[in-house]
Amino acid sequence: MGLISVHRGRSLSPQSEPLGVSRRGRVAHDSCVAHDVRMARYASGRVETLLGDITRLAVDAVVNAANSSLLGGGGVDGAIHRAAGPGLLAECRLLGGCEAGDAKLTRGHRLPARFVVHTVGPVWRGGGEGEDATLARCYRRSLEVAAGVGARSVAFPSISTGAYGFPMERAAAIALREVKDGLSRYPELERVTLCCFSPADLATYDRLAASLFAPG
Ligand code: AR6
Repeated sequence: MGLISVHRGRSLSPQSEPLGVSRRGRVAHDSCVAHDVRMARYASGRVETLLGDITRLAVDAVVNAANSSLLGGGGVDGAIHRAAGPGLLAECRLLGGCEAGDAKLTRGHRLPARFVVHTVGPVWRGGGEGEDATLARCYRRSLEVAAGVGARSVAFPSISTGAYGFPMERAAAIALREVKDGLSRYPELERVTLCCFSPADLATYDRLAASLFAPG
């Protein structure tokens, strides 16, 4: 039960954590506000699942689950805009929106993260309108955009599983598959964090990750 310090530009916790071990800890952020977190590591530490607020993570790039206007909204999008401040919206206005499945980059402004990758997930319409493929493209394009600016640590929320209604387990399976694929495509990527916002979501990610990344 150690104290895990998060500081700008540093990794979330020691690299030496054993594979797939869950534990509880406390994260002290730059703001000096501490809160409980749970995390687990997979794939030799290159994949991390976490319960927490993505706006607090001191990673190179956080991914935003935005809408096609890129001009803010509710959920994680609203939280990212609130935490980043008005400079983020000003920069987003220059981007000309974003199609579902694509991703665009801004700076992190007042976030601890250096960059924000804004992606637009599919609205769930029952699964027959290419939602799986669009969601997979969100993860693929986000990793591509992040790798393009040299990001070594990237954190994702569970794209489309809030307001857009994508079933959580189905979305988590797609997210983990694409992250696994991205790790081999981008060897310089040191850590991908899957940031969950509820214990139930975290349990789903952990169950799927434990089977996908099980040591051979
Ligand atoms: N940190 C991490 N995850 C979060 C946070 C947070 N601070 N806040 C919410 N989540 P949603 P979507 C989780 O609705 O489904 C917006 O209005 C949340 O529990 O944010 O892709 C946009 O502008 C859920 O698991 O995004 C779009 O209009 C996940 O983030 C629309 O919602 C995604 O939920 C996008 O809908």
